[in-house]
Amino acid sequence: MVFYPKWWKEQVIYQIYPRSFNDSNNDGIGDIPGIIEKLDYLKELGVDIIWLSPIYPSPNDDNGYDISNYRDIHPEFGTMQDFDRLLGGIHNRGMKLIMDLVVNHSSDEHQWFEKSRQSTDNPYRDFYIWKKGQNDGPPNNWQSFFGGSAWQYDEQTAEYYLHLFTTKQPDFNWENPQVRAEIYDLVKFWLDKGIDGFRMDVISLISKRLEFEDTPHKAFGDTVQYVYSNGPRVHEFIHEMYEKVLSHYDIMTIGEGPGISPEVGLKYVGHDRGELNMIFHLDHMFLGFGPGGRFDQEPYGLTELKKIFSDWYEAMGPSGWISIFLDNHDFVRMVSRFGNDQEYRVESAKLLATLVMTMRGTPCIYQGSEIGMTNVNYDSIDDFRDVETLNFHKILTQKGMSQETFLELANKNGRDNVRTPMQWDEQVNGGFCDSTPWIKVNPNFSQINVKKALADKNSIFYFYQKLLEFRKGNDTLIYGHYEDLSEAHDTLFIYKRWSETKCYTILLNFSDLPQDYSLEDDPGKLILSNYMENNGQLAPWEARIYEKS
Ligand code: ISL
Ligand code: CA
Repeated sequence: MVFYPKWWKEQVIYQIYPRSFNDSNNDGIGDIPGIIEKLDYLKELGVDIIWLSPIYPSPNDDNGYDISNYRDIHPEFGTMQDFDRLLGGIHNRGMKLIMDLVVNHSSDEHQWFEKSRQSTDNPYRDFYIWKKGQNDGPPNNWQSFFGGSAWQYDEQTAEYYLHLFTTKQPDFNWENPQVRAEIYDLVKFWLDKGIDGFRMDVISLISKRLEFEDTPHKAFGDTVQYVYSNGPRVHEFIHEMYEKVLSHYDIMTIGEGPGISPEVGLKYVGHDRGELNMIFHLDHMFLGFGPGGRFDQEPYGLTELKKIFSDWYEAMGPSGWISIFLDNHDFVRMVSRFGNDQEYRVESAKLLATLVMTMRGTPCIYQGSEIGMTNVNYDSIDDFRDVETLNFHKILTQKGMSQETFLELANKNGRDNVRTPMQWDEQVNGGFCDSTPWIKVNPNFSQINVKKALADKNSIFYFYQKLLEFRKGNDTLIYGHYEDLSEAHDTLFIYKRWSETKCYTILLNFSDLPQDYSLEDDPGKLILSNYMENNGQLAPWEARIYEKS
């Protein structure tokens, strides 16, 4: 088998959304000392790498993805001393820490932007992308991810600036070598502190198509893929960052980005490219998004999900690498989306865990999925906090959508589903804090919480622990080949992972009904399942792993 062994292929990532993880001082906001209190819990789960969503100073228009100072810690989260203690605590336990690097844009309250907007000849003007309007309107028809024009008019100089996300997230001008030098310098600042790498936010968007032509596409997803992403200099910029900084450290890098398709994936992560180690592609996250995006859903089937796994496996070959995940802070709870979060919550959460831990790629667990946390069901728009949801609420209800319809859509697809406080125990607010949390807790915390999970040896938590243990050091699961044996089936996912020495057959029943199945070859011995008893049929949401040597 040809492969390139690396530590970051063999370990498991756990994503923390700090605002919602654990509040140590009862101000309703999760914080760094709160994370430190839970490091033993994470160690017990068995994860190796902790990825922190942004903890830098930020006006929080987009919960920290709008950074106003790249070299400090937001006081809500703690101090730089707290951060150093966190890093030490993680390293002492033999784990690693990666940070979020958000450098497609900054906050409009970053001093660079504050200077940039002052005058057209300010030395910082070219740190961002400014254009004159056209016919009393914006320079072109580009729309932002969070609704409305991607251009904001600024009275001070009577020009528009580009913001692919909110108006408070102006895009950097990566064409400017000074911008790149500043960014590489801040990357170096954190690496010199001893962190173990970065998750790079929307890195696929940093190089703009400088003609700034109108997008001809009707579906927003197409505009993202063909107009915003994979711009002409994206690989040159990433390679430059690699040469100047990244390559000097033993770290890992994950590029995130909409518009990274299997066709272009290897350019970012091919082992000889000198760019990134792996990507979080979003193809399966965008499944079911219609032309209008997240709040315009279309039906899809399991065959489409399976095809995405196969396509990426093929595209990466022996040279590239991806991360495997089914949820994160931008989408919805995996058990609510791909499983059955009611009658078969426990079974289906375990089935999905089996999938994540047995695919080729570095698994990434989002906080709370290890106890089967579910989507929330708010009954008022006032409970929502996410800027994307609130913007679309305005836009869609102005266009005539009823409040009820929007509420239903937001409860099903909105990002706040994954941002409710982590559920630690059955105390007030699930043990997250005693005061009013920044976002309401999911009322099911009395049933679903860490304390309960730790007291039940059949819990989802312990199933994750078993899977992680099983995956660790298992070269066949980490590096082995993959083949989907169930391509056309709409409720069964059956696949093989194999090497010269071993073959695993994984059987997953994605349905509420028992299912017959047949296999061409003897799969060997049953070694792991989410049911106590297994028979000739697969029970609802049953997962099995067979091993043959
Ligand atoms: O959630 C999305 C919009 O419906 C995604 O397209 C998302 O915007 C995309 O995956 C990029 O996400 C990242 O950058 C955003 C930030 O809001 C997300 O939280 C972050 O993960 C802007 O920084
Ligand atoms: Ca706090």
